[in-house]
Amino acid sequence: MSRHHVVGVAFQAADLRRGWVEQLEGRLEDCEVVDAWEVDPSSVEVLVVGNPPGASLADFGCVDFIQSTWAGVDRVIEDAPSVPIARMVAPRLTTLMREFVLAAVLMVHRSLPAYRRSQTEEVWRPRSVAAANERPVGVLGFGELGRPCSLALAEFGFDVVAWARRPHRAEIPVLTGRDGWNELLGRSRIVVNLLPLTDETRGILDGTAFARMPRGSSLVNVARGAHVVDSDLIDALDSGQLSDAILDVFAEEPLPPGHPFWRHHRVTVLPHVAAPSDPADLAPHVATNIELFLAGEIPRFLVSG
Ligand code: OXD
Repeated sequence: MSRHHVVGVAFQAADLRRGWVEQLEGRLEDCEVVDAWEVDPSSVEVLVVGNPPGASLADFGCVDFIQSTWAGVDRVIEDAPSVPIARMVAPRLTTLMREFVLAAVLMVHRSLPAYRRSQTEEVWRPRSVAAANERPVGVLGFGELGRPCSLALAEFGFDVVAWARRPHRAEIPVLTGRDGWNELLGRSRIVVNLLPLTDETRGILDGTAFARMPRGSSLVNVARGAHVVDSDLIDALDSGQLSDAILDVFAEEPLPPGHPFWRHHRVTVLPHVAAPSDPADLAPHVATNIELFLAGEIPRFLVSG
C-alpha cells in the first residue's frame, strides 16, 4: 500500500492558503493537502510557499522538499538552506513577465514618464524620438525569465545585449564577467534587471554601476529590491545621471510609507505585479513537481539541496 504524505501550504494570507489548498486538493494522489498553520509542523513532508515563506521554516524541521510558487527563492533559501527547493517556472508567468518588461521598456523608450512630469507642470514639450533599433537595451540575467524577455525585446526591434554569469549560445550577444558587465552598462540606455538575488548580486546596482551607464539612461527593476542600493539610485536620479526608474520590487515590501521612492518624480512605483502567481494557473505545475519528488525523481527547477 502506498504511503500517505502531508503537503502543507504556508502563505502569510489566510485566503491564499485556502486558495492553494483548494487548487491542490485532489491533484495529488496519496497526499493530504493542509494549511500548514493549522497542523503539527512536524507532520508536514512537503511545503508549498511564496518568497518570503509565510511561516518560519525552522518550525518545519521535517520537511523534505519545498516548492516555491514564486520565480525567485532567495528568502526561502535563506530560511531553509539545506532543504531541496524548486522555484516556479511556468509558461503564463513567463508570458506575464515578458509583457511587463516590454511595456516598461516601451514606456521609457517613448518618454512616457517624462511626459507625465511635463503634464504636472502644464508644459507642452515634444521630445526627440528614437526607433527601437536605435535604442541599446541591456538585460541583466539570461535565465528562465531573462532569456525570453531579452528575445522579446530583440524581436520588437531593440538593440539588446544581455549579461549572465556563464556564457550562453543565443540569438543576441550575452556578455559575461566584469568586462561584460562594464560593457553592457556602458552601452545601455535602458537596463532591465532580471538577476537572481545572491550574495554576489546583492547591492550590485550601486553608484558605481549607475555612473557607468550613459547619462540620462533608465533602470527597470523586476528582480529584487536588494539588488539596488536605494540611496545611490536616488542620488543618480537627482543628479540627472539616470533619467527614470521603473521599480516593481523593493528591499522591503510593501514599500514603507515615507520611503523617498514614493514621491520621487523620476520613480514609478509598482506593487510587485510584473508576474503574479495565480494558484489556479500554477497548481498543475506544483502538483507535477511534488509527484516527481514523492516518486523519488528529481523535481524540475531545483535550485538547492
Ligand atoms: C518573484 C515572483 O519571484 O513574483 O518575484 O515570482
